[in-house]
Amino acid sequence: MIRLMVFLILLSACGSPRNNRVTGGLGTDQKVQSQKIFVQKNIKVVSYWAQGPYGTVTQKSFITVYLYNQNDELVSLQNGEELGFYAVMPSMGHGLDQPGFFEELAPGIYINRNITFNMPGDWEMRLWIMDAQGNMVEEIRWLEVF
Ligand SMILES: [Cu+2]
Repeated sequence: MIRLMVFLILLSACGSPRNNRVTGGLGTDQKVQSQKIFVQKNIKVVSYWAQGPYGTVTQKSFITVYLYNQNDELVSLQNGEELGFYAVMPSMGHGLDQPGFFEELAPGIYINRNITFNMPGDWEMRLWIMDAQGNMVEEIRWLEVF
């Protein structure tokens, strides 16, 4: 009887995609930001997809990122820091196919031309500042559906 109840409870928990999303482990809605700001560094972020995003491994998606200081001037990352990208599908519990890497086109303007997603759907994007040793310093998260 107890087993049956546990089974039913698990079944009802699985029935809610919202629940799955929050408990998925790969991401939590609380960390998703509406404004893209690296808070500790006080760097504002504007990003757009220069190509895509495409929900297939056969097409590369390009993301362009602009970094601004508090005076709305473009700023480069300092001391060997770099941008990093990752994305997860919280509802299904997996990551993307290729996170690619960023190149700095001009001071404060970065592009990543090597991102591939393995399917369409709801994706939680993650943009990182990495230090020169490759450790994540700060993270921004936002949701996109495509
Ligand atoms: Cu998926």
